[in-house]
Amino acid sequence: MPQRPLTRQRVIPAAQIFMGLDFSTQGLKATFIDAAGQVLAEPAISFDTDLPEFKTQGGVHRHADGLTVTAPPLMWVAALDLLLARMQKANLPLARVAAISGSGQQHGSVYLRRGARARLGALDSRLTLRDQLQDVFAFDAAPVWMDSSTRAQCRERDAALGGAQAVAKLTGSRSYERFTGNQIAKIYRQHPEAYAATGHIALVSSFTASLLIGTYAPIEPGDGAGMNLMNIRTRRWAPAALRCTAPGLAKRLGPIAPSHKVIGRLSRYFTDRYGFAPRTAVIAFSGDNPNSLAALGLARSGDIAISLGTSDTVFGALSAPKPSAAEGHIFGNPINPQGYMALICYKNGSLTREAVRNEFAQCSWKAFEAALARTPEGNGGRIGFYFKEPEITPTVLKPGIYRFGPDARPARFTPEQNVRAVVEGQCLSMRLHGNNIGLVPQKILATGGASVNKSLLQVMANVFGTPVHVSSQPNSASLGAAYRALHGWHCARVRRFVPFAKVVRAVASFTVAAEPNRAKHCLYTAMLTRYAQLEKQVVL
Ligand code: XUL
Repeated sequence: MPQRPLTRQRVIPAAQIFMGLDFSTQGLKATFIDAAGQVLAEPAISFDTDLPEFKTQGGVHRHADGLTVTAPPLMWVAALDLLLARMQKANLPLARVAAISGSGQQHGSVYLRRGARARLGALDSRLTLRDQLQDVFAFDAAPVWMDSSTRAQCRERDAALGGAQAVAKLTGSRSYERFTGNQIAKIYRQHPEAYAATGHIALVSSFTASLLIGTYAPIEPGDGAGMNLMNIRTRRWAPAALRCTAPGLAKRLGPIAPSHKVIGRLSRYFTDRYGFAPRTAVIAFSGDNPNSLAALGLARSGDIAISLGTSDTVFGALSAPKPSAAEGHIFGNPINPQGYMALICYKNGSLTREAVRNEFAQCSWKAFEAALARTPEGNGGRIGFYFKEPEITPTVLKPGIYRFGPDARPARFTPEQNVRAVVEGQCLSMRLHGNNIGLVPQKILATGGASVNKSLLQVMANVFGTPVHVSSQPNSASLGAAYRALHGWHCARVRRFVPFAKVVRAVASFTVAAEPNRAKHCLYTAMLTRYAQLEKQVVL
């Protein structure tokens, strides 16, 4: 991603403004809004190109075992200074920011040495964050959501807590490799001395919030649910889940705070160095998916979002969740303290579509769309599974590509058939697994980079049999964080919880991008049974 200028910057009003930060896998974005929810500016940086010294690819380091994926936490520290310096240079009126909230890629964990809290609270605004914080980490590599290296720890958790369904019932998800509790268990087993030296464990979201408030920030229930450690109903740490992970964990994790809470005021480092106002409120940071749910204002069951990004996710709000060991996750809902959200996550999202495009469509999205247009819906009965990465849904640890002909036997595909097969396979999988956890859409809101691809959205509309809407606002996680900053600030001002929709009225507007075709929808419904059978074969 080339360095982006401050995009869509409008005339900034004299009144208070709100900022959302999104520490995604690939970069750091910010969204500024006014009190009416209007987007004012969206500056962004990319880790690979703006901080090349960290030598990441797509914001991560993939290790030689093919399973371990980490990112350097110091890169997130450096990114914050870099983006804020650019904002200052672009004359964004940082002094008018009344509140900040944020978003982080989910599940990633940061291990801070004893004494790091004092360092956070005594930062010198004449020096960079990076220079002052480079030695606060007990590990200079943070495991991230793409990591699949904790299968053994997942088995141990399941055994300790009474099986996969019991873990799902307690924490909202069965034990997943990328979930933070399993990553902590692995670190404790493999590096007991470094674990002993760790005074605090944060998620990407709570770590980056800690930088802003100059002390350890609490974890929030939307993101905290992605750890296999939190009781999904009480939104407190589940003692049995902590016990089977590592000793002394509760004190290293600290408290869980509601999503709308003011967790602190911006530390002097930022007010002195960048000119923010001294009492700027910081609202609890959450994960990228819960923040996207906030951006889309998803309140009713039946409104489902599909985010097509580095990870593809399918999610929606739910009032009565049924956590399942088979698939999917239940998280806390960041805009409704009593509510829940359900989510299905795929590791093979944009990068896999891109790999298929590069191999079979001359590295061009135009050629990819043309190939889709030239092939019939249903691909003449051909079905393909493209796991360029180990997959989360369904669990596949070894990458591989599987192609089946109409007779369900392994087959060769033409380049065009490969293009159609990757798109149809991904949409069928989303319908199959989403339905299994109660995500049955009446309407789909598509977001993320690939939601500009009209032919892909048409396949989605036909597979699900529902209209697909898109927003003109692509940065849903940072927008959701900005909305939550406004919401949390308002709740603090009136000293009570106010429903999100009463505060944030200007949720992004959507237009219909694809309408379903009934006959084609029937064809895909028939195909779904075969897809489910073939999926069982490739997972085994
Ligand atoms: C969700 C997940 C991914 C990351 C991507 O469970 O693992 O969507 O949040 O940043």
